[in-house]
Amino acid sequence: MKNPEIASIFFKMADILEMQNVQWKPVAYRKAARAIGELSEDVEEIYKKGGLKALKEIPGVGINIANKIAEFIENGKVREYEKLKKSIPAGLSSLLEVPGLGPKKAMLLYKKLKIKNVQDLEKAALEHRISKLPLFREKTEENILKGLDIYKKGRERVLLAYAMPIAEEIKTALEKKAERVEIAGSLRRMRDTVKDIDILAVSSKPLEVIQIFVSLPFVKSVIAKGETKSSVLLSNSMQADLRVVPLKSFGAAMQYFTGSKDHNIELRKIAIAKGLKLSEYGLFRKERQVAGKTEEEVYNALGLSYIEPELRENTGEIEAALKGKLPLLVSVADIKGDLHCHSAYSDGDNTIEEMALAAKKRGYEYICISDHSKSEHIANGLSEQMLFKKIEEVKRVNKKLKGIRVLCGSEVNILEDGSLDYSDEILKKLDVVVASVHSKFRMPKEEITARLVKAISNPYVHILGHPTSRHFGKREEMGIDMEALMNAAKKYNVALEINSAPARMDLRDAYVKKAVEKGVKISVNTDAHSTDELKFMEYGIGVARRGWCSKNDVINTYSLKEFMKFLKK
Ligand code: DGT
Ligand code: CA
Ligand code: ZN
Repeated sequence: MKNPEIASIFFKMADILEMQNVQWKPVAYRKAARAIGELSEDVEEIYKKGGLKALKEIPGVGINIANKIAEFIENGKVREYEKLKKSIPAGLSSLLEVPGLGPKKAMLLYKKLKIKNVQDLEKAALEHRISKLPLFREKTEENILKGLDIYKKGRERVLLAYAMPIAEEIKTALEKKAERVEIAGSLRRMRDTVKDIDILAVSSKPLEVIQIFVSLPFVKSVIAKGETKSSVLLSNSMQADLRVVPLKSFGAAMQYFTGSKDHNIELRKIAIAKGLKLSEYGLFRKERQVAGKTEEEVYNALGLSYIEPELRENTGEIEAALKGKLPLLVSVADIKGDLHCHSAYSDGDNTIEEMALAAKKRGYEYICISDHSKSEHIANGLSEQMLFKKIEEVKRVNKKLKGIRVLCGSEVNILEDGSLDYSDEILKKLDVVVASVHSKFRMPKEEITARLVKAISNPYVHILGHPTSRHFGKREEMGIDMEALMNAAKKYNVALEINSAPARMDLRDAYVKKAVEKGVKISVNTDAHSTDELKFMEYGIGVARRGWCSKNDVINTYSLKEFMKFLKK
């Protein structure tokens, strides 16, 4: 699968062009890069089957970019990218990945202070050399240091949605030889970010499975290769670990390598108290194995009911399992609709009808198209006039399509004072209103909380979109008084969103758990900007499950009829 590599090249080309003050091209390259990065089909397959013509069908890909994709598939490189790289000092483009540092400032820092990479930048900021430059202030220096923190954190861990497809590809490759292959570690627990990829396989011929693993096309180097385990470095710089175990230990090994570490430590204590010994090889009484072939067996032998991987964080799941009081977790199959999606009316790639058909294909009963509101200029927010046009379009699509109901919504900006971007007269005409913050993220805690509470007290608001506005690698979450916000959400019967966009995953798991405890409703949405992105639901559901959500806690598990009742609150 060459998609991630190609996307990364286009992102880098955009960065370099932007540093050189080239207009338009950076936007075009980024758009194509995003589309390719999110594509579920392999671009190489697309090209082999349909040539340049098929590549041009990808959103944002014109003939120029299609040629470059073809070039990469044929020759393994893009000449123009190689040329661009030589046109700036090595490392300089990495500066652009530091939040808050634009191309102009980066170029200036290079010219005045010879800052060529992230290390130089950190050193200069710590030595206060940046604030002494004309045009730079102390505040800029502070912001650069904050940006560096976020940059570094973003590098240590990888987004779940980025790592999962790679893990699945490894799994599929190994399944050709092994009897069974499963993804373990934090990926199986659906953590929003992961450090590495942990894979477990069952085989009586471990060496053959390991040979396939180390020979995968996207393995850059082999870190270790033993009789039953191996570690490799992938071309995207992630590490992947494989362990091959015999069938009789598979459950115990799955349990052990799924973690979390804290969960495992607690389990081992329970085993010891029962005179047993728990390891990745099995559960033993003296030398005799009493459990280990399946995970259920291990949990049951310890006196616990089976614990779903997403709950294994030692945050109360073991006590609940001892009492048989674990929740029955919501699953993707329970979802009846997506309530936050964008169409070409604002900044999405697809028409309302295309989005509706894609939702129907997923087995949904309804989909809400919630395009941006008028002040969201960069995302082509809708004027009132356009919104009226959209309402008519939704009516037309509903008349035409059977088996899916399109709801007309909006993702309405929450303005600085907590008021909304459309008047109540307008909001009244919409089926679903998602209210979100898209600007002025940094405010004192009381002010931001008051702003959100005011927004959700509006009787026409149904959902608070991406409540904390965090964005991995870009922005920390807003400092909110969660207790107060959740009390208000409960009082006004507004659902808090779990936004499944890979870099958001917002609300996060710990807050979701708190919301569920308080009886606050949750809505798991994808914020899809294309039909393809509806697939992100899987990751949002992962967060919901990590937050102990049952089906009833999530409003978009309701049937259309029940959901319409909720809307009339
Ligand atoms: P990550 O990789 O940081 O996203 O999170 P994990 O949970 O995947 O951590 P990782 O890859 O270091 O280890 C995979 C699993 O192996 C972990 O979830 C539990 C188990 N494990 C690793 N080290 C230890 C340990 O020292 N003690 C115990 N009991 N289990 C461990
Ligand atoms: Ca791991
Ligand atoms: Zn938004």
